[in-house]
Amino acid sequence: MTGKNIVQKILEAHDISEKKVEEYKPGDPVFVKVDQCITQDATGTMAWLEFEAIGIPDIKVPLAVSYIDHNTLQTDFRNADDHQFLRAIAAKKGAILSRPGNGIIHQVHLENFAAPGKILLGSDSHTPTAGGVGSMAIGVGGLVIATTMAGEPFELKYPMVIKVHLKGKLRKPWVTAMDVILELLKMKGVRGGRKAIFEYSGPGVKDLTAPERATITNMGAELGATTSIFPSDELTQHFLKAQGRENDYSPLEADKDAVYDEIIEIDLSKLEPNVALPHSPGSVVSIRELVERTPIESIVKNMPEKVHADIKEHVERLYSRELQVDQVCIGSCTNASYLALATAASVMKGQVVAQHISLTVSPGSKNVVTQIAREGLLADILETGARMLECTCGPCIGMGQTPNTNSISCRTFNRNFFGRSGEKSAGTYLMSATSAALIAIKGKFVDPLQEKDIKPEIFSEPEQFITSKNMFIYPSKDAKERAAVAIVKGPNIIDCPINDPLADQITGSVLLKTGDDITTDDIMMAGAQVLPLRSNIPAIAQFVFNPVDNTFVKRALDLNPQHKRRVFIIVGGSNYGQGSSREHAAIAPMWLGLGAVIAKSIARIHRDNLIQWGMLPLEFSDENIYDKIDQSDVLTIKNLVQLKEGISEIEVENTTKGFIFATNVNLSFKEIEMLKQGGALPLVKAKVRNQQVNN
Ligand code: MIC
Ligand code: SF4
Repeated sequence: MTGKNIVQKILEAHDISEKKVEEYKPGDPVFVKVDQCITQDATGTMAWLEFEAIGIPDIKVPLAVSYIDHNTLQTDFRNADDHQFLRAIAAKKGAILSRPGNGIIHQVHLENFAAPGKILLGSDSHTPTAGGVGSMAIGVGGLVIATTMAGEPFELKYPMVIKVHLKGKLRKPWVTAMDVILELLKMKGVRGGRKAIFEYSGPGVKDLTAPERATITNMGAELGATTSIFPSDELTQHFLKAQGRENDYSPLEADKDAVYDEIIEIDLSKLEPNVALPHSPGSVVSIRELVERTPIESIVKNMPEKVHADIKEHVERLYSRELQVDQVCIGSCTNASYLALATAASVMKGQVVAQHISLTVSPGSKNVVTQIAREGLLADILETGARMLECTCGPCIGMGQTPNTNSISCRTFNRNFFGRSGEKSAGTYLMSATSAALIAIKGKFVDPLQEKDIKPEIFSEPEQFITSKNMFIYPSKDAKERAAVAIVKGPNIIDCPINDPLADQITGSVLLKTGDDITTDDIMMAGAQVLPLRSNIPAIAQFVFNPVDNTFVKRALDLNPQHKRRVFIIVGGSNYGQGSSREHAAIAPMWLGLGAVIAKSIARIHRDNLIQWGMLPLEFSDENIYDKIDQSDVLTIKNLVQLKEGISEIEVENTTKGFIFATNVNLSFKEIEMLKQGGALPLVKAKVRNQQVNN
């Protein structure tokens, strides 16, 4: 018998079946019990409405935390109404509420609750941040959270496990954890982690504190990975102790003879400051290459053809402007920890932001900003001329700080998808907080490793972080008191729609044919105009596919004015639905009449969201068929009553062109049950009702 890796150890401890972990092969369903669930307001309002609709009095997981951090602009009543609803439902159902101002979900969870060996689910794709302290932390759609909180086990597809062996030491402070994950994205691209968990190991792990590890696991989401995880060791213990949580520590490491599906090696000492070019976190080069004005042909040489045009346009713009930048934004759940901001502050100390640059700083949590304030580092940041923002997602999700037309924006975030900053003509470059701080001072891209004048400090982790808990609201321990809490729903909070049970066939025209790597931001944009509509599906549905085809909604409404279910189909390329966990990218198209997506491949969370809401996620058995289908072709997906576990192909007829083709499904028993009933909500509701009747 061989030893076990960390992923196997955690799965084994949580598997509810009698099966041994060695018996699983990649893709098999594994059902696990979940320790912690987290939501944030933008996905959580809907998730909590779903939980309410299931109809049980209390959450059935050991810990649930509802964070308010994504939309805090309160430009009108809608946002404030959502916050009021979230506060009441948490108090009623037994969840902790993290008030707006407390900080960004992943940073606050890392500080306060994440622990080694736990399984954490979050209705946000960057939930893997907690992998920095050895949690198996997975991003899922809101309905998965709602049903898990109602006591359902979580179904995971048994992952491939990729070992990332780290050796050497980073050239700190200019080369950071952000450069490690950007390097991995350079190597593997945005599809390179699909169906896999990245498990870090090797002597280089000791060069990274827990929050630095969390930067890496956070942005591992951009690899398309299920999650990423670090071992739990004395540095994890140090972090937890400094957060006042030493009791949450337990050691966790892979056995010496553990087996992996793939092994990657990264020599930290060879890394340089990296940057992801517009509009993909997978389009990575070193900052030096830009500063040396490397010809664009060499830059794109090893990148997928799909990104060449974007890179050409944006890097040409950068070169033609002598590398000058318009905006720098430091923050987000990736790079706004104490260490990231302290180091950035030491770059800024005694300097002034270049005249043509707008620099914003949004700290990851209230405790982080309080700590840098107490240590005088906040003053260094303010004196530089930085514009301090709230401890929220802010510009990362297009909530303010939209850059100017044709701008060049450098951000320490994890996503630079087309239009995400709020301005379609802008180009966003992703990098570490130290690189971004230097660029803000110099006004243009410079190679940090060549910097002579500015000498940032190397900070070590404090022995004691500020650990104030005063922005959490804890639910009453008394069930009667919880039951008495009144739920108030403002007029913008509309109950979630439900799909119909699945019929034997779906016939519909291809309302849209997309290319590769369509993001959930393409399907269902975020930003200040749209985020207030997250609790109102009919209203938010008016924005479906807006960034890629602004005729889509009109065409859908013309075809389906009554909002019948399953009247059209979408055909997609590879990695359809990459990016966020937002289930609105499934629910809103469902409300317009989507029945199935047929794509070359579908990103994990989006695939699950389609199933959760009763839509079929099909993948072409032969990718060449993609070229033979045109928008407006009518397709019929047949024999759906025969759907059962083990059926791996479903036939589809293109009635317009007169041919039949096969698609892959690979659905588990539970997924088929969900599809047949019209999604997880009707299924779990019926189950709960039966249990209540039987009791
Ligand atoms: C994101 O970074 O895209 C978001 C906004 O945090 C999303 C969640 C959402 O759309 O509300 C995510 O990552 O899942
Ligand atoms: Fe918030 Fe951005 Fe992190 Fe998403 S990626 S949770 S929007 S900070």
